[in-house]
Amino acid sequence: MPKAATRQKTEPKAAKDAKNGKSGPLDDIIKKHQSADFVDVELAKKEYLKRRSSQLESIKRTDKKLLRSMLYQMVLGRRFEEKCAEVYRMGKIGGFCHLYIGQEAIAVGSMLATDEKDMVITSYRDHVQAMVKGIRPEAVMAELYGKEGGCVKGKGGSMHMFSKEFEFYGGHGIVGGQIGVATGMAYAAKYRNSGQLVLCFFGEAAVNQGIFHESLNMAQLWELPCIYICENNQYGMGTSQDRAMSTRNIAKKADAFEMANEFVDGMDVMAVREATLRAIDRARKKSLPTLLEVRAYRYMGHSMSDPGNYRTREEIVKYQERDPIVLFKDSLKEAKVFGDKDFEKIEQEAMAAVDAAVRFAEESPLPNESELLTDVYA
Ligand SMILES: Cc1ncc(C[n+]2csc(CCOP(=O)(O)OP(=O)(O)O)c2C)c(N)n1
Ligand SMILES: [Mg+2]
Repeated sequence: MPKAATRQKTEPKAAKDAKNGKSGPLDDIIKKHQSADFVDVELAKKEYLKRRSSQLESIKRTDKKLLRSMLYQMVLGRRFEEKCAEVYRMGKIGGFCHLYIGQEAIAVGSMLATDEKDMVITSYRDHVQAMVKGIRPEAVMAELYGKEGGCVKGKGGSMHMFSKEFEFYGGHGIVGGQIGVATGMAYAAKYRNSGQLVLCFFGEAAVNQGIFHESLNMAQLWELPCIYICENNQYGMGTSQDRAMSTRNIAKKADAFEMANEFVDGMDVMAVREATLRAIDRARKKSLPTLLEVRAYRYMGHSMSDPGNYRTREEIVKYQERDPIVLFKDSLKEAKVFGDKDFEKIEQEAMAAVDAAVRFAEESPLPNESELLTDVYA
């Protein structure tokens, strides 16, 4: 696994100011929120065990083929992103590159509960969602390389994966921008009576944007089939949620619009699946939206260029105690659905897919100069 972005915490501003004899109301607030570390190892382990027994229950209710796809997609996502970090450091990928390591259960648990025809839209942290939606790893890696074989012909890069064929509508760089677009997509689906619903992913920092509140209001008022999935990885760049939001409870924000909402453990792929199934039912049968707050943790830096000096290595390790892939494998083994040999095979398949993706990206040509202005609108 690549090294997660972290450094020892630097001296907090409030402490520095206090030494210099400076202290004001803002410093007190900063001081109150300066610890981003809210996980206790023993508690995390207990939570892990509790989850394991409820995972076992839902595993028993789920088709074996689907369980295999879920594990495969999670492992593929993890190995793919590790490879991205490796080739990025070799200079093969330019520009921004935001990795999804640690959050795989969110994309996999929710998206594999929907139908192929349903629409998905997300932020710039989009490689894994793109692959789960059906875009081949080759086309995602070539896009990262800026090559012609990429899913957007090499013109979008890491943050702008897109495929109309697979109903995947990006990859958006403006924090919260996709929430408004998703609401419009759900409106269109209802207007056309297409039977589609929309899964809209965004980070917890996007919840502080006006567009989140405007969109949820409209979606509930107009009864739109949209599932808003807040991927709470607890940081917006280098700022912990505690320092940027007056309340930790994001799911409950939907109460302001009388919208259905749920808090979900994002390290538990089966819990994500079940909560999404409830939201899907609501969307299909009653054309009603849902807000899901799915809590996970971002193991890597915000992007590949993040030195991570706002959190400690210990904090990351605590969350890795409940790694979503390890937890899922343990439960699958205990439920006697799969064993070590199956896991090995899945690992091999995922690694082969990642190697093929890199080979394809390396060999794919750069876009032709004559293509510079085609499909470019702004
Ligand atoms: C409107 C806007 N403001 C600021 C930024 C700069 N920015 C990029 S990512 C980011 C943090 C977003 O964090 P979050 O929504 O929690 O998503 P995560 O990166 O954790 O997945 C910010 C502030 C931006 N891209 N767009
Ligand atoms: Mg975040």
